Amino acid sequence: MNSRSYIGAIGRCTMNAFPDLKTTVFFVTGNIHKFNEACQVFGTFGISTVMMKRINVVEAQFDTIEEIAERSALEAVQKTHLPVFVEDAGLFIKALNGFPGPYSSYVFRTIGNKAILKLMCRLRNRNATFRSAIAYSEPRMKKAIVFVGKVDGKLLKKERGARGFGFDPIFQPNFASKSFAEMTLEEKNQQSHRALALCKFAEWYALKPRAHKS
Ligand code: ITT
Repeated sequence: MNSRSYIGAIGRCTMNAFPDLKTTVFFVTGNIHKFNEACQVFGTFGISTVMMKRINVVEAQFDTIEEIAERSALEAVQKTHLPVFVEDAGLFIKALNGFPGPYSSYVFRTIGNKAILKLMCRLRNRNATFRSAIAYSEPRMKKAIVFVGKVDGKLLKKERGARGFGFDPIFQPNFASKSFAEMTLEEKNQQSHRALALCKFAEWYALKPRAHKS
């Protein structure tokens, strides 16, 4: 891989022991939980994916998760010359006018779940939405294609569950009576924001004519 170790392949989820690089899509993420969720969804579509980690790259900040994902995908293609996708997700809290939204990563790292629950303690409206934006691009493309997914739910009053990651213990989707952190990966993937975006992407990718296949 070129460009000063910008990205290194560190994991893979393929049907074969040795992935065919012509039919593999590279998931640029540092988050193994996201990668595992993607593998489970892609398994049902027969798509091979390899996890790639950004090294010494600061994620650009924009006001929408779509733009963050798109810019990151374009940058990764430029540096690696490979077909890649990037996913950016965020928790949008209704009573806070959508905050933290695109700033979710920073907010989670700096104040975390307990402080968010404290912030929310006097607020009656606990509605929140998880959104996911997946941006795919490859060397021949000038732009990225973006696929989005969302799930509505509520912020819990205290953390529940030990599975998952990030905001999972404080979010309960409307489709279930468990928090995301109380669900197995398969249960979360049934209707999560990311699974919805991944399915849209996988459906498109599975049907896409691939010039680089032959
Ligand atoms: P990348 O390397 O793919 O960017 P990340 O963990 O930084 O991984 P995001 O920027 O997309 O992921 O996520 C923003 C924040 O939202 C981050 O703190 C995540 O932990 C959290 N988050 C995203 N998706 C989530 C999910 O499905 N469940 C719980 N928290 C989530």
